Amino acid sequence: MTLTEIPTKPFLDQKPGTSGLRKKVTVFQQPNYVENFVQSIFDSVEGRQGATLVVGGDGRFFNREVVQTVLKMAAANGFARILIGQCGLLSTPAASCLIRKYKAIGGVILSASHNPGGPDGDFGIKFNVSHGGPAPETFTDAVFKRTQTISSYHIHRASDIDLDVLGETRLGSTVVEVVDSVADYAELMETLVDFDKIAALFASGFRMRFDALSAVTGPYAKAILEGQLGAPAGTVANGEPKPDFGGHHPDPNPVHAHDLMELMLGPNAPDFGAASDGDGDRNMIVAPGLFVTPSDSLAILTAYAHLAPGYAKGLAGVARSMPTSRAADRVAAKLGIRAFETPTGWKFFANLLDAGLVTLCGEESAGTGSNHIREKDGLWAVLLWLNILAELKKPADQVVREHWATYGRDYYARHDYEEIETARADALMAHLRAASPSLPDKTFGGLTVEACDDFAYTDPVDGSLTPQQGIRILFKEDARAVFRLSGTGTSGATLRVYLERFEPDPSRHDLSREDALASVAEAAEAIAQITTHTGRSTPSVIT
Ligand code: VG1
Ligand code: CO
Repeated sequence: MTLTEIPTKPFLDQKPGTSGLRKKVTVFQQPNYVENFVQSIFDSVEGRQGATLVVGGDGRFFNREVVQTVLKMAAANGFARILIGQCGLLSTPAASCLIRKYKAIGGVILSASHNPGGPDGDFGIKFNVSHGGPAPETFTDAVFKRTQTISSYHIHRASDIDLDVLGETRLGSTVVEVVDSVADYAELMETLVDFDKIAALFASGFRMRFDALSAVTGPYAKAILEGQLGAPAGTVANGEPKPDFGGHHPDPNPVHAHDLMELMLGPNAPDFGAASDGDGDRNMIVAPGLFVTPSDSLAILTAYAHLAPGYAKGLAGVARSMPTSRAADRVAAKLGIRAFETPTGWKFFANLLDAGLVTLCGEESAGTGSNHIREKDGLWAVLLWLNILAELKKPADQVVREHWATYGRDYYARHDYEEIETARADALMAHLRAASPSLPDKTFGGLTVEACDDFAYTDPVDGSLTPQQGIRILFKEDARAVFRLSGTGTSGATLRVYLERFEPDPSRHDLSREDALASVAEAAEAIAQITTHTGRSTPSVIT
């Protein structure tokens, strides 16, 4: 059947964030809500007529329904070809890989990433552009503007596409191809890391646990780790994607990946542990008896990436988000490569990667990636770690301790205060901004403030300025506290407080993170008056 146009009205109450639009499932289930947003995206994609589009999601509740809507709308909006992952599944890095490999104009990714799923959980829609990365602000601004004026949308009325069977079908004149969700991604991985070396490592008895938390990475990890690399069956835990993530909160951190933590810190720990998030772009790394902070992981990968074939020529540079610890900077300095500090969110890395200024990037929230795609990539980071371990022939915990001995240890923790009233969170940030100029040289919790600012980023490639990305407080004792509000939550505000302290003395590398950071936490509380502002005496989550 031909196109149908249905009257509709403006609906979006806020601009989509850096990772697209995230709301409760019930919000997305309102009549025409998905259609309006998707049409606003398509209206903003210049050159869509005749172009290829990639579509896929993390399998969460409502994924299948929205996939069908997106396919029918894409067909009615003039895309010539649509690649959709089997069963409607594509991890974010796999979507980025497909967009680049098949020169698509972009991709619609259905995910709320690390946010909980299920009927009462969250859903999300984001658009990635032709380089495979998140859309820049110019694009998301255009989409938001369009949502305020949209009066009709286009949809091809047809029966649902069978998402389970590989192959091509047609929606009108548009070709829809259901593709293997894993194959192209796995092929890319083989060009970057040494599969033979890792397979030999597993063959020698090396054991690991990969916890997919019932989210999208299960099929990828099973196919690559257990299939191609010969890890024993059962290496991948919670490997079936489920609409409610099997009750897991697919945020790979020591709190939410508690089963993995318990195993890795217990007497029967395997040689290596890892977990990923809802859409597969994050990674958590655990050595036997030792959680590896994402900031340390980035630094260690930077130090050893050249051991993997894809990075044998060395790295152009490394980028980290501002709240990520400075551990990677120390490695960059030693290697003589460039180091960049960007605002939170992957889109800032994309410009640096495109310009060839950096090869690796990472965030404290467990996102690590390289120039192979334009998203962070959870399983890739795990494979690179395995390649490095296979080359170094040392236990993972030893690699981490030796790294600290060489570079010093950056003790690090993040305190999240979730679902606080937006007005209270804003008041805390306003108070901090107002207090900042008077802080230098004052002492809090035994630490003396050296400098503070509200992080502003000038993109070295396009010169664009991104202001107000978080308050940084540097202490003379080589410690730092950073305050910012989350952009990915769906109820109230989330305050993130990032604490770090550098410890060069190897005899002091075995403190608990809590002890090592106690003075920084005390100073952060004294300066920001978190308890008074939020009404909470403790964070909701410490990672
Ligand atoms: C969080 C993380 C940030 C990450 C973003 C998207 O953002 O802190 O590092 O890039 O999520 O990750 P925020 O604004 O809530 O702090 V994902 O895996 O949810 O797409
Ligand atoms: Co994610």
